[in-house]
Amino acid sequence: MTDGPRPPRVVAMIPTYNEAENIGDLVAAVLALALPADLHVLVADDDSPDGTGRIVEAMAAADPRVHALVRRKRRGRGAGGIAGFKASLALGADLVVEMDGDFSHQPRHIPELLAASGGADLVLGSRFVPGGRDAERGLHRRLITLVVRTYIRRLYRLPVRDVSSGFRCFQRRVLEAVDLDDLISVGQSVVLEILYKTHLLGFSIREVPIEFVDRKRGRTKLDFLALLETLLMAVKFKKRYAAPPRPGKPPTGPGSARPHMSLP
Ligand SMILES: Nc1nc2c(ncn2[C@@H]2O[C@H](COP(=O)(O)OP(=O)(O)OP(=O)(O)O)[C@@H](O)[C@H]2O)c(=O)[nH]1
Ligand SMILES: [Mg+2]
Repeated sequence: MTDGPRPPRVVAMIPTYNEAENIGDLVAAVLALALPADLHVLVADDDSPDGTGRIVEAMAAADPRVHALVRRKRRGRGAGGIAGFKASLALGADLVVEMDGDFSHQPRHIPELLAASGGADLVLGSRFVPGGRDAERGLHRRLITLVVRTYIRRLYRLPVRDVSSGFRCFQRRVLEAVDLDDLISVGQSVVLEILYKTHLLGFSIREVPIEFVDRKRGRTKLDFLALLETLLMAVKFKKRYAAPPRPGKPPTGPGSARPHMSLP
């Protein structure tokens, strides 16, 4: 008997803060997917006071496909997500699916992201391509998304419709190339920072339609300050990553290996 080709290792990476009401069901729903893959789930929790981390640790003790990364350092969607990506690579992921821990990103779309990842380096779950939907969101949230989306697409000249989608599937090579140690986001802006670096590196990006639904349970961590921070960070990224190198001045020092200088 000969062994067939090894199925790709897929790690669903979920950053969490106070998602105790959602995380158990979500991890179970992801693992219940019938996929031709070696599927794992990694939850990057910031020592949530509601015990999210403990729930995942208990699941991890019972199932080797579940991994709990509980950070006790400075809290942040950015720092948590970056640590989660690093841990996913250390687990040997061929593909990493990043998703929120509140059911806004529905596990049923994961097979569609994976199917499209054969033809793209990064696949985004998109609300704004034909077939996509932004369901049940309050008017002011829709307005915020529209403003951010229009602003960022123009600022970065991104050929992407859903720039702030945090439901996406990375080929391993993309996460290796973006240099996870050279990201400056602490908060939600990490979603944009990684997308922008991926684009500047010349990787292919494809969008597939998803239905985005309101969080199932629990409270939002997105407030006006977080939104303002994201917009300010967006301007910072443009300066940091897209500025052409000055003539006769080879880049040196930390953060000098900028995307526009190397191609995949
Ligand atoms: N590790 C970590 N994860 C976080 C942090 N803040 C938010 N998250 C997670 O990041 C994901 C997105 O956060 P949400 O609060 O859902 O933000 P949102 O989707 O913009 O807002 P709503 O869905 O309307 O609540 C969720 O899985 C959160 O639990 C944090 O400080 N650290
Ligand atoms: Mg959410």
